[in-house]
Amino acid sequence: MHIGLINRYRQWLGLPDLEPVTLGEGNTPMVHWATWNSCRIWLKLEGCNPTGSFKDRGMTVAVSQARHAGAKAVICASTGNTAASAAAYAGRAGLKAFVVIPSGQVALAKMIQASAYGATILAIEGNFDQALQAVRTVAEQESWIALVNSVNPWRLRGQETGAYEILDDLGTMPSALVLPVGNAGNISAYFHGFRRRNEGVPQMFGIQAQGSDPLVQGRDLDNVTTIASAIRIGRPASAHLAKEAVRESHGQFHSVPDSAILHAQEELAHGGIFVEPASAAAYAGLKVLYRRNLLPTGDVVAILTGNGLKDSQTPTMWAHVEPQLVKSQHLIESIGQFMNP
Ligand code: AN7
Repeated sequence: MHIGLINRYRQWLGLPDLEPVTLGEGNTPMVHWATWNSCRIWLKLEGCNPTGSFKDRGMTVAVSQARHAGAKAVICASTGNTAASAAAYAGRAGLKAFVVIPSGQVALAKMIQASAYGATILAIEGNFDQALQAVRTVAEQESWIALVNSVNPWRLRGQETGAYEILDDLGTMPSALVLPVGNAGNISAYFHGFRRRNEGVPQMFGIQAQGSDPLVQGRDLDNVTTIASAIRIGRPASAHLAKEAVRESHGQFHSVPDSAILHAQEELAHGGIFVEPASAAAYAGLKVLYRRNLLPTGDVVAILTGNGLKDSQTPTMWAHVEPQLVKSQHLIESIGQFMNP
């Protein structure tokens, strides 16, 4: 049953006594994908959350807290998924939502989602980092507007539930966690989630896209490119926390090129798992780590953060999306040709 994350994990969240704003988030599938030598590879399908991404874990907590504290509206900067999630939870809570996006850089389905939920979308000329700077300034000046980006500590508290759920799914601590990194909130939240449970931490591997990999390069970037628009971020707000997570868990940051991201997306999809490019980056990174012998043995979990339908344009780069035209009376012959090409 989907009781929502606040009801499920309230004892770990440190929340005041509030009424949860929930859409039944969490409780996502943990799929045993493969066994590579002595690594059991698990995929956590965060795209199965109510708005199609992991952001719902943090948003249920941040929006519940914002409403409890008397906010009238929420605001965020976003590459798309935070926007969709904030819009949905604000709608559920009866609050207004304002989402600020880098103009022309967000996947269409994410904007459609946010506006369908009733949010006001504002686009700025500039990148995600400038949008985040702008909304931080607004939220500092207007106390009735709650900032629900991951710089809001309640967002990260909520995203810690990803770690709790993995412990529940596996019944044991995984040896490694591999996840895509953009603004660096999620990797930090998982690390703190595992630590809070006092059962040790997995090795944390943060995967970035080449062209948008400030944590691999060790410096902020002003011009960022990658096909994975969700993680097209050059100045990660939680960089310090992410570096701490990787250092203290003896993990690493890695970056993968767009070509590897597309290939990983295709490989997952052909195995029945359709994810957006940012999430495919995690799988591409997982394969590199394995090939270079960097993965520990045991349970290795990759967090597939967003649903493939979020960015349905990208697969046209590798899939035949045009249907094959056939005559209805010749259907059986046509099928025969595809079975034995
Ligand atoms: C699918 O929605 O930053 O490192 O504004 O959508 O915690 O930022 C999204 C990020 C990975 C990176 N996968 O997580 C936003 C936004 C997907 C994402 C990330 C994002 P963080």
